[in-house]
Amino acid sequence: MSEQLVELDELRARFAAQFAAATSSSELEVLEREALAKGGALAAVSRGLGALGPDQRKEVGAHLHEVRTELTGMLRERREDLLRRERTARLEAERIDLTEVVGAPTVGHEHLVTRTQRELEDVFLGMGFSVVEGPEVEDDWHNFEALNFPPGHPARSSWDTFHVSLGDCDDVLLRTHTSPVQVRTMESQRPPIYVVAPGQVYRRETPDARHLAVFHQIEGLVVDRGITFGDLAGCVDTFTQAYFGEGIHARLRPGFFPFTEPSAELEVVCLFCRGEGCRTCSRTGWIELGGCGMVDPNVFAAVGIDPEEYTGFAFGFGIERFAQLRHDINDMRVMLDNDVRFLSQF
Ligand code: 2NL
Repeated sequence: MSEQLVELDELRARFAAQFAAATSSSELEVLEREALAKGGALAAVSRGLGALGPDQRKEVGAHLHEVRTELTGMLRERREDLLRRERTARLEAERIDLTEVVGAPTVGHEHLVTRTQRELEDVFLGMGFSVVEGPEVEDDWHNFEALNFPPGHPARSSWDTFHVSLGDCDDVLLRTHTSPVQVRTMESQRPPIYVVAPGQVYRRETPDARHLAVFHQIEGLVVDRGITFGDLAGCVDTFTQAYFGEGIHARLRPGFFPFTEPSAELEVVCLFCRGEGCRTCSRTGWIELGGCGMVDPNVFAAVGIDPEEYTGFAFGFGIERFAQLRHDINDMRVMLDNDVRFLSQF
């Protein structure tokens, strides 16, 4: 076999291998120039044809054509293959994933204190009470005077109360309890009265684990003929069992409030030890929830209700305290922080 035929076979084998090994269309383009272009390997063989005799030239020429055709075909196939891959890779890289899951939109929910307030309202609604609301900015008369606080009472001082500065008018304040709502109710409607007044109240306190300057209360008021201290005791025991569960009883201990006489502190059996005595209840077996008592006749006189005809009882609870007990929260300040790590737990 002639030297040129051997060379052509070698060229064919070499380029076939290189085309197959090319990893990009641009690499393939370089190889194409090396193999098939004017200054390429096959062109060099072609240039040598003139130096051969007629028979050999014909034989080598035919083989050259064959090799060129073969390599051209391989090149086309390989180019198509590489371009297809490159296109796929580019599309993949540029892809915008329209199917991406962004998660369901999150919807907020009521604050723990608001929810606790609604739950307490529900219990009282179930017991036949109505819910009443009133202003958070009050006058001295509705917040103190009508409730039998004597003029020099310490609660009325600027140490305990936020007073609103309005120039000449110096008796406006942020309510320190929701009792003024009940005073307004007694002013505007005749007995029988069975109401609870929930809402935000304000005291000049330095916040700590068990006190806030802004907190929530729910107070209750019953005014009717023949209401006794026994009705009060039955009402608060019914309430505590309805809210905390059967067997969680209330007890009353003597106490003092200017607006009730007699007055009592209201306690429930410790929810954690059921009366055995533990750390939460300071080993007493009881937890203080609020206060209560029979409405003082002076309060009735202030709102024009005849204390000879009507008697009544009232009670007051701190709403944060209920949330704290039910959810075992040791520092009340978290209720005002608005930290979602706290809020989203409820
Ligand atoms: C407590 C104690 C109490 C009342 C609130 C009241 C309202 C009127 C008349 C008489 Cl209009 N009393 N409210 C009575 C006793 C106690 O709250 O420790 N609250 C957190």
